[in-house]
Amino acid sequence: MALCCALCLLLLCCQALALGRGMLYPRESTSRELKELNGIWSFRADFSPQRDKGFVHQWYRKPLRQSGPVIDMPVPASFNELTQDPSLRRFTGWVWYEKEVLLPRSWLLNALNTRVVLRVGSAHYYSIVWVNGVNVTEHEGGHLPFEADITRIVQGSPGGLCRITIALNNTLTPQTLPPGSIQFKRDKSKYPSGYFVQKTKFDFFNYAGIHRPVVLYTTPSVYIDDITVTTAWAGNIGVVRYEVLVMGNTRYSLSLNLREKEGKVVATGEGPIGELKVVEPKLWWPYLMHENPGYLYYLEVKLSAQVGGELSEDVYTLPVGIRTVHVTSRRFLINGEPFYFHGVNKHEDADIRGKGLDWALIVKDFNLLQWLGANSFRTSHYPYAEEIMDLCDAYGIVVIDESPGVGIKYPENFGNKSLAHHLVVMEELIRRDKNRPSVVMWSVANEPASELLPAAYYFKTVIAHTKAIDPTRPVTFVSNANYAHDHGAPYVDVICVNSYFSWYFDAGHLEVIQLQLNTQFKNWYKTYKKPIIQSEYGADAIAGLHNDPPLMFSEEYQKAVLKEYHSVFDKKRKEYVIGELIWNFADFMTDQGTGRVLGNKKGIFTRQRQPKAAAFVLRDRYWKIANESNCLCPTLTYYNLTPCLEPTCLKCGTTPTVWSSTPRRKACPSAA
Ligand code: BDP
Repeated sequence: MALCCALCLLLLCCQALALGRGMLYPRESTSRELKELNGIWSFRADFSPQRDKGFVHQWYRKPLRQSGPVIDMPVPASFNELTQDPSLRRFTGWVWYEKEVLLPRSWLLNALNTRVVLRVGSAHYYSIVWVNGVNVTEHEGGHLPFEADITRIVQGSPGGLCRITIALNNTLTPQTLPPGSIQFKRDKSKYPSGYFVQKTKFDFFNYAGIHRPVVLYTTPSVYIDDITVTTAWAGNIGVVRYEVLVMGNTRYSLSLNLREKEGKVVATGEGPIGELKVVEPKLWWPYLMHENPGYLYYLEVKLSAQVGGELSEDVYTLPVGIRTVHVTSRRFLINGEPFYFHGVNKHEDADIRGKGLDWALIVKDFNLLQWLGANSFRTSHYPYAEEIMDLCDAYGIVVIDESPGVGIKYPENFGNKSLAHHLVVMEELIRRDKNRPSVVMWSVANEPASELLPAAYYFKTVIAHTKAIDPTRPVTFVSNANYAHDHGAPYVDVICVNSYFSWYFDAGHLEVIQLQLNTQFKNWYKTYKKPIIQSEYGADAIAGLHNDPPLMFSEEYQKAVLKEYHSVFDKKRKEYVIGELIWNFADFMTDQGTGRVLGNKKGIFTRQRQPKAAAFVLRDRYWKIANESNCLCPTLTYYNLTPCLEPTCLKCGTTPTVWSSTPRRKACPSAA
């Protein structure tokens, strides 16, 4: 059976729709150098009525400080909350960033064989980029990387000066992803002339700026542009199937080494397409499913070519996890074993920096996830930074990787232009994350108006396209539509449902949760016979607000909602419910409104990452679920897997030393 699945996988991956170009994460190697451009940039928001002054006066032509006043702006960060100026906080339109750097002589002299690339991890939402006044690229979309080959521009520049100008527009329209609209308020008795506001139908603040690292990196002129890896295993053989895309020349040779963590070569290959076999592979397992989760091999790809009569080499090393993913009508299988998602939904969001990448915050969040016993999260509601995804791969945190398809609520969001852009976004997302073992499913959208008729063609097309590019992973979108009228659900592999019983509906009535949740699950399952994830549930709680018996917005109420949901999950997870993801990991900023108190307070942690009472409820639960599913005792006594402690059997108190034949479990010594 396993062998058969493995072969299916290999066959399937051969049929994947080729994407043409790559977007490898920039890594240093013996052939590649990297220069980070993080830090202070010059910045100006264009407050002119049409927001077009920068283009009319061509601000990109000379240093930004010469065309008017500039302020210091950190990169990466959102620009919104760094000054005391409320009009910058809510600014909609073009803002201008600029950085001047001097490039090392070695990048400039070896003109024939050094390629210089400028790469932006993400900038929200639409970017136009100039280097030394020359337009080098444009990019639509706020959550995915883009890059430009700037070799010719910098190699011709005196003294190696490289002036990077990025004009960024955060305006969201019915055709952007996420969509939004600009409302002009023309009533002169109420609003000043030209007054407009940005409207959105999603529940998080539309932070903008250069949110992720900007780097310059080099490659030789003949270079490794992309690597695609798919994996399988059968018996004691692991298979890593690879495809390497080379640019710059058609004549080259490629050699590959697959190394273990310690550096030992376990398989070798040649040429652009092939298969590496690993004997006794160390599989990639999720956190809490194995004593050594997130095991990564390293695929070292070496390219050799003749450039100008000399040998040129390019080396790129890709982390690889060997694992499989399958979905049955009731289960989600990782490496053939049932996987239950006990995790969270997150946001990229924090005080001051907004959505800007922050290493301290990232590490704190992963520590909290591990403390919580969470094995997974959904990247609600847009792709997260590659730096975060790297840690998911390394720690074994399973990811449902979501596109920025949030707030698709109106018929005009389903038109051809929106659809075409959504397909491009899925291509960019898969191009970026396809090799990540942590990514087990794509989510193409969150809570679209899938009850509208055009949703049928729209989601059929987006999902089919996603599957065509990546036939190895299941695809879903997250629904809050009525099961009987959801036109997108027929195309998903896993049903993901959000519900807020006793919050947005029957507010305050905890007593209806169990009945309503049972009904929800029964209806979806009877209609689709597909496994179900409760992809959101929760309640707002203002940290420190107490009321018993529980009342809405108190910590007690949030706890009580969770407990009601959990009692139903516990019954249904024996059947077809395959996961529960709390909304939300932490409090986060939203637009202002009467239902939001300095943002959304459904976090189980505050925005500053302090636990509310609900965090302890979830922690007990997640560790218990992990313990139970790791248990092999006949009596269902389970191992105490508390963090940082050696697992011990709660029944006999001993520390097991052998893993059972099923790789993820330890055999209970007292079971013998
Ligand atoms: C859900 C949305 C999520 C919101 C949440 C809420 O998917 O983005 O933040 O509701 O209202 O419907 O808290």
